[in-house]
Amino acid sequence: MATAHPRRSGAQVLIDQLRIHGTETIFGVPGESYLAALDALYAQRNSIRYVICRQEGGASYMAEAYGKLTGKPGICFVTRGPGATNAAVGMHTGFQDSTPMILLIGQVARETTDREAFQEIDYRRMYGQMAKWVTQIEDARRIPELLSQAFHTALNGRPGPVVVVLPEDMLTDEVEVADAGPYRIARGAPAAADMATLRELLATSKQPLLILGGGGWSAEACADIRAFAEANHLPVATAFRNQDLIDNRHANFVGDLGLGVNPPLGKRIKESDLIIAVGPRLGEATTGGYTMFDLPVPAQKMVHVHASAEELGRVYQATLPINSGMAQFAASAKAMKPVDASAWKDKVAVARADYLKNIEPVPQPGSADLAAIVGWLNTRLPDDVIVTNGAGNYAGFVHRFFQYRGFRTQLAPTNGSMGYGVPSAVAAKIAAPGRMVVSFSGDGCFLMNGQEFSTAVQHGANIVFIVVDNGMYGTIRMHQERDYPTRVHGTELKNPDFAAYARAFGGHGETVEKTADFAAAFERCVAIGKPSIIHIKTDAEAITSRITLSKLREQSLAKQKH
Ligand SMILES: Cc1ncc(C[n+]2csc(CCOP(=O)(O)OP(=O)(O)O)c2C)c(N)n1
Ligand SMILES: [Mg+2]
Repeated sequence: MATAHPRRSGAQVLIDQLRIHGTETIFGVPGESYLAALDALYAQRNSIRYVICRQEGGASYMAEAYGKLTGKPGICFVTRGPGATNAAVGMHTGFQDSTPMILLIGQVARETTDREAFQEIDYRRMYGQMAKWVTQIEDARRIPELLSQAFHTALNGRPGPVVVVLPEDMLTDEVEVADAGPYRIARGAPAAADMATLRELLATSKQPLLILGGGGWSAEACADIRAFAEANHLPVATAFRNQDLIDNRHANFVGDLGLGVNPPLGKRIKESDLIIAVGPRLGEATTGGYTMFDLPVPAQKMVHVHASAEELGRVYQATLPINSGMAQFAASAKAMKPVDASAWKDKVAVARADYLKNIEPVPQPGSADLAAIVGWLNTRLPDDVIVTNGAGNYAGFVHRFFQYRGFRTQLAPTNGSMGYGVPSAVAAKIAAPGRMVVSFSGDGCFLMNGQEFSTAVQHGANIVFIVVDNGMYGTIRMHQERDYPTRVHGTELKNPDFAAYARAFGGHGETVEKTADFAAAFERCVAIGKPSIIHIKTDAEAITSRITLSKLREQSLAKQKH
């Protein structure tokens, strides 16, 4: 029997589907290509919040951070051509970080397709490698079906970004169509035989190590995997910028893998005889540039758990590949009868001691010492704080000296994408207004999306933004001094007064030139009830927390002589 459905515009059907799938927030920059959808959003303004941003790069980063934080697809709505191209950076980040997100793009009218109409791009080609899936909806009656597919694709297996392209005239078509139901995610679980093999591998190991990483985690899954680590006395490391999958203050946490890994931890990974990698892709940054494990067959025995079958055996041939969701694997691992850990039990405390030694702030050159400042924040910040950053050498200080408190206290791009620190903080504060959000950016990083400070002001997102100003694109200067010592070119920066910038936008600004002044400046920012910027002027010499710029140059020159 045919059921009658109310007549709705394509735009109304679209927004109704978003609501059905649980969308509460959309990040975007408007465009005339999706006016009908904006109008449908107007009608739903009490149930879906539309966060207006200043640049689509900021909006797509916000959607990515929202997806990472909540586990629900972050939604970004942009216009065709210029809007769609600006949004690319968040999509690349979401892809590499396995973050569920959906990019909605207003498109030229169907009748003008393929004439290179105003701002026309074929997004199937443009986003081919940057998205899990790209669809263009040609018939408004198919919106429920294709939106449902978009949500399932963003979340199923290895989560990631999806693009949905919406021709302008399709959005105004009037149709009668049934709604979809809310998405339902199916995840694989480890087979009993896999868990038995895992237990056998662990029982015969002398030096196992657990690595946590990737997307698709939940607080409960983190608690279960922690219980597994505790019961079997496993040392736990985290993949690059997945440092919040276990509370860094936990006795079994032995450090994070990434650029600038603590040398004893790097050594320990190479020396271990069983790696249990739960969730990470084992990408370049996590594996020390593919040096920790032999390719394609690691010298260590390896158990690789991933939600996507396609990731298993893609780079490394694991001894035991397990295709499972994180929660499903963690629950089974927790339920596994613990093995006799006497062979390695005592080594955990040694590895932990190496980690603790590494996070003791090392005095840095210059009057404002970033290691000491992060060390102070480590004692000051509450347990539910969210700490964000982009890319740059300043981030290495945060990752080394700050102890992330547990699931989703960190938002950082594993693709090393600059400009993430500001928009991700805005998304975090909007998604979790009750939590403190502290954002780190370099002087380079900040101005890649510093315009979104204005979005923070507009939406009352009271975040403390810390700008670490060393007057340069420090990371690139470091590489320059390493490979082409003394030939400094294209890496110096002349910076604005970032505290004045904050005030000009309606926020609060502080300038810190001495370590001792930081604490009071930070407390003023927290108390003032406005988004604020702390402009810290650091010494260029403090290029990393492990070596000064002159020492690095000296070493490189000495190497060239040989
Ligand atoms: C979007 C983007 N552009 C360029 C790069 C290359 N890159 C990596 S780090 C970096 C410099 C970062 O400078 P800054 O934010 O000042 O941090 P610093 O290294 O000085 O602490 C650059 C240019 C990148 N990773 N991402
Ligand atoms: Mg810099």
